[in-house]
Amino acid sequence: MPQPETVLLDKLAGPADLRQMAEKDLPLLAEELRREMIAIVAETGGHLGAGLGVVELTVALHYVFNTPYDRLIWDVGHQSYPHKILTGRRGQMRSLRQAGGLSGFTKRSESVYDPFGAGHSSTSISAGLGMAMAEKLQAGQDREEGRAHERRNIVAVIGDGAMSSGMAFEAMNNAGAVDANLIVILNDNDMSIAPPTGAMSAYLARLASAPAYLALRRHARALSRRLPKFVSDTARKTEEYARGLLTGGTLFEELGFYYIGPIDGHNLSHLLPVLKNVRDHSAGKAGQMPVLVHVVTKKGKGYAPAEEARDKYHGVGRFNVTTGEQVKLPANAPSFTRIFADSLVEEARQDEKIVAITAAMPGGTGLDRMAELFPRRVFDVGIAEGHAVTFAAGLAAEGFKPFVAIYSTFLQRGYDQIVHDVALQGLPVRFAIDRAGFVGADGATHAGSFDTGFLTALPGFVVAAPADNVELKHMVRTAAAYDDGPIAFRYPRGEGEAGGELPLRGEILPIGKGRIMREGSQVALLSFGPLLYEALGAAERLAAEGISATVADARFAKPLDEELIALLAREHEALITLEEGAVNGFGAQVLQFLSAQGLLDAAPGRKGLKIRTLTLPDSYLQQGEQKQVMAQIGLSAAGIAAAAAALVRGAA
Ligand SMILES: Cc1ncc(C[n+]2csc(CCOP(=O)(O)OP(=O)(O)O)c2C)c(N)n1
Repeated sequence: MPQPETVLLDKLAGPADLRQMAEKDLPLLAEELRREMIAIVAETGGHLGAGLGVVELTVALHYVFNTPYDRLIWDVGHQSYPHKILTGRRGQMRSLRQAGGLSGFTKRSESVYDPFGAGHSSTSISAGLGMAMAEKLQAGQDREEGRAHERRNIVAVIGDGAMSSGMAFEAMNNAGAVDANLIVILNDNDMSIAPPTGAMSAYLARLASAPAYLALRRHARALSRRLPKFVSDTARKTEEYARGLLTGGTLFEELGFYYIGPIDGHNLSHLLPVLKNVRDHSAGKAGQMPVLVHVVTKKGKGYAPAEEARDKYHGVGRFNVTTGEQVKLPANAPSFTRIFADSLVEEARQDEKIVAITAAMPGGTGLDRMAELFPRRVFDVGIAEGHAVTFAAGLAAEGFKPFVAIYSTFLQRGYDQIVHDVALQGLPVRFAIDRAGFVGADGATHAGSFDTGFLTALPGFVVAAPADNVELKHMVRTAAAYDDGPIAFRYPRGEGEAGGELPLRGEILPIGKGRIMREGSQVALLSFGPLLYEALGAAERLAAEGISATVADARFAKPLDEELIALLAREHEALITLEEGAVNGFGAQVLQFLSAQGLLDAAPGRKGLKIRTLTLPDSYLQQGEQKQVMAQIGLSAAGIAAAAAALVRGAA
């Protein structure tokens, strides 16, 4: 692939060099940066559309603000590739999202230019406000002690999708009521991953609409007299954009922000004067207001295949730069997501009470399939996982059968709602937990490690995991039929084993009952989830070494199949539990049960049980190729066999 010409970019070691450049050269630099980013992501895959949309904004921010002393926070961080290229990481960009390489998000340990790590959305205003408050406290303390203090700006860049989340509103509500120097840049591209939903998106579209903006231009002169002094004295551009004062106040102004916008985010001659003005106005003065600059951009800007794609190339595999065609890895089997989506559609056909909820991820969770057939029964609530859970609880309270489909990592946002609104009231909300386990290239922020632990902690919750596709089908049917309280089933990213011929509909499984897959005598391998197949592979290996292994599929982490577990404990000298989750999950539940029953104890005529719990390690797993990492941490047939052999032989 020919590399793009990057004459200006090649001269930059970092933002300090950028700030030496003439303003007139910045549009060309932005163009080089855009080409460079496209060439890189074509080789690595990753997030493309969001980064392309902020190329000019990235150049402008680093040009105007004194990064890294001034703090620049990117919400989610998936749009930070141009920022990474400009901040000394250009040479490592081709290691993006790979083991040992650059993260696909911002990360404090990666660069001083990343003052706050991200991955989950809508944290930037809260973190920025914390930093602005720290700056204010520090300035005050320095003043009192007679120390010199260099004023620091805090800038948070947040997308219109992320802005619609509750956390962003909580932060704005707080920021508008305190006296702090915070600059929020709203990057409004009228897209989330999917087209944005909700009133906020409609509101921003109205704000950005042309007629009001043009009216403002006509009134700009008259208006300037009514603007705060810093605006009327300095950049006329800013004054033109501060139109909320004319139109009677935007939502942001009602929340206590000084609103400026909307500005064309691809036009540096518009961006630069406004940002300079905001910078020079800001800081430490009494009566400081947080500022919100509303920037309008195009997701995928400057790359035709991205601009034209429905998802604006939010996330892509490797692709051909000329054609935009993505390299599709051949799929051996349908993914768990697809099996879930199809199974839910079948259940929804049978029962009109079944409804489904996604938090801004209709494609990722597969709910778009049900939405095609039953559009009124699928709800995209926006990036609002906590709300999604309580909304589902409301539906359940009225006799509907809600399936909440959320990735494990994002469900963490809804934990109090799960505890207080669902579990405590025993409401039958069904949780389809996708990406439960190690996720690969997205790394630690997206790992689905904790759901088994945090759900099995809750009295009355049913927590299940399918070993394969057929089992997932059974679990969707089981969840649809289960009305006695909350139920969750978790499945990892990617494709599973078939598990036999896929029926059109699954069967209703008995709650809290597992199954024995292979009978042996020395060691029992008790698996929760798709690791069952690694356990079966391990049993083969053990047999070759003369060790006889039983393999069982627990199906449920709560309630446990106590009969099955007691049997395994009594009839084997060693027991190993297996799960793709953190240390306090399924294995912990089994240990708790065995200890409570005295089944670990030695007794006359019986040795104590040798037991090990194989889980994800008690550390934040970094990005890497899924299969490789699983093998490295011992969750493979070979690793399990080695652990079992060592246990039986007394070496572990
Ligand atoms: C808490 C949480 N839920 C869901 C996601 C998945 N996610 C990543 S980016 C994104 C859309 C963000 O839209 P927006 O803020 O408008 O940024 P854009 O990609 O359009 O630049 C979503 C839903 C997430 N990162 N965090």
